[in-house]
Amino acid sequence: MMRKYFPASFSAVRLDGAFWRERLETVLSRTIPSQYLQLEGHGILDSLNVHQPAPPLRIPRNAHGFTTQIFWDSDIGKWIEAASYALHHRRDAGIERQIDEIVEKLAAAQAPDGYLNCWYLAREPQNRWTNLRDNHELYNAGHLLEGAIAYFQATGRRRFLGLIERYVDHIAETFGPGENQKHGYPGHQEIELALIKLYHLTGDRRRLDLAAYFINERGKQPHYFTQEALARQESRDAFVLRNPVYNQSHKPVREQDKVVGHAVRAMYMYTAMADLAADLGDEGLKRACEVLWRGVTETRMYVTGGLGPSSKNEGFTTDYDLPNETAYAETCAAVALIFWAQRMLNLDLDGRYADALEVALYNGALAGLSRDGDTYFYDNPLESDGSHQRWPWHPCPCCTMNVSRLIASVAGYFYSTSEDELVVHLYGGTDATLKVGSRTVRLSERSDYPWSGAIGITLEPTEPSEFALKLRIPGWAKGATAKVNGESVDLDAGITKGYFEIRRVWRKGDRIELDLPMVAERLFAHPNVRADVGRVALRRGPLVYCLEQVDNPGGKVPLLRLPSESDLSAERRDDLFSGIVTLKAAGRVVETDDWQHDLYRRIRPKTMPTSLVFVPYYLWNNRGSNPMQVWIAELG
Ligand code: FUB
Ligand code: ZN
Repeated sequence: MMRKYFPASFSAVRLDGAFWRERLETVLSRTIPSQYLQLEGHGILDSLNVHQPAPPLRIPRNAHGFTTQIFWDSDIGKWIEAASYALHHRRDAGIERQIDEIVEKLAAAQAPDGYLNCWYLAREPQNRWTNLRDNHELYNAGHLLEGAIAYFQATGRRRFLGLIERYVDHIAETFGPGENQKHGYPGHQEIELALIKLYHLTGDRRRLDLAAYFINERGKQPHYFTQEALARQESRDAFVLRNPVYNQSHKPVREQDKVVGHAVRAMYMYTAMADLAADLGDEGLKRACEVLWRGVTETRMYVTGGLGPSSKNEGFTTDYDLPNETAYAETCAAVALIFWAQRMLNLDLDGRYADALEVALYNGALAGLSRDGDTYFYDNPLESDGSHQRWPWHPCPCCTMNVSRLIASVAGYFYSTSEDELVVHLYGGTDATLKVGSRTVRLSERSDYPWSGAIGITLEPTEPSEFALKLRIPGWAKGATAKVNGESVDLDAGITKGYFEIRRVWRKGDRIELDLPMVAERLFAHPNVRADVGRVALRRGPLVYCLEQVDNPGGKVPLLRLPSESDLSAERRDDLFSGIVTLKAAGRVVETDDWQHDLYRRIRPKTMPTSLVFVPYYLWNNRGSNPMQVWIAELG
């Protein structure tokens, strides 16, 4: 086993800081209940009644004969998962009853051999496991499994987990190297990481082996999806995107060196690969993950942590192709990047992973949910003419429950421990009770992060004990300082790969003060990013900022310019969103009046002074339709 660090469960960490408390309360009190109503209202819960005649499709088949209704089981699994995380924060008999009713319906639907996919059971029972490439059977199973694990962890009730484990047994009988088994793997990765979670929960090694089987089989020749298509008497080319790159089955995974295809599938797969590398001590998988990680973060990631510029494949295109207005950057992909980054971080403690995790969390993922908690973005452009709006539901609601399950469990990304190390990845105001080897350590962290980088940490080991405390010093934090029990420490001397280590005998009441200067700063994109040439983005701490029309009456957003010599200042605004930090700068606005009928002319446009106000990107489109830009044209 290569795994050194284990993330502390979110249930061991109480969020007290204002930022996350507000998001969490919103998800608990608004998002999760409203999602249930949406699942009910859109017929998704009714799809569990597989013994009744199947009603007409709610989501008509598209030109390729595909309907997103085929993965409704996954929406139910994801809602149960999010709701179960919520139960940890606050038990709620009503939600538990709703989940138990769903579980009873699933139990009634389950076939005697354990098979449990409501679409197939209701509509085409004869076709089970005949189209892994398109029809999401294993993906659905993975999400049901994650939901069942979370519900068991929240309530201790085993019924749901038991019936899904029976389904997993059935899957393990169906797939594998045996002569009478199918040598397939999912068209949409997901079950792999769910099986690894099940292994971590139960210690049942067969679950890890099945996850490894799916990962190792992927991309082998003869290609399973082609064989399967031929068996269905379809042309091998009838595939929507005609290319196994779409679902990362173009090569065996250890040979893959470019992040390609559908972004969410890719991220879920790399998450599982990193976990398998850690649990099996598989150097080949680790190396592949490292190469893929560098590729995506160095050439294919938006400044917000968004992934996948194209709607055509919901995924990746070419290096540096990062258009702003048409960015797809699916919320699910940012959430899934967070999953992968967390696995990488526990495989190899390196601040690069935590930096990307934090960027995706505070920007690309969080933007997916409205401030009110019941409308969503699927795609997250970095520029809008005002027509891009959050919606209350979607024919493909995958992002809704991805963002709610992330927020409801966000405390699980703050800490990791090993035998004698306690690692702090994120800040934000928490009270945690953590196991460091055999020691129990209470840690309380107080801060107004992400608005301020002034952080106070108090440790309370049950008895004095030696271990290393490793504090993440984010890549953006230049000039960070720290004190231990009032004495300054030399931070620069103790930082390794983005973490500052303090090893000593810790005693009750020991206190660390950390100051991560949060300076508003300009970011420039690699010159190969055509979309950002001559433009600049603003960041302060982990937050990326944007211009929204509502804050900038001085001119239309696309006509605003940021002079290179303008100072940037941060301003606390208690009147906005119950307290945020905005950025301000002296700007210019381009005049258009004197152009009259000219489309082109020899004279450079005139500009006039104006002031610019930037708000955090994750908050955009919470004040009605609003033109917005992250990358703003620079003057001078
Ligand atoms: O196919 C299931 C989910 O729906 C994917 O992860 C998303 O990209 C959306 O297509
Ligand atoms: Zn999605």
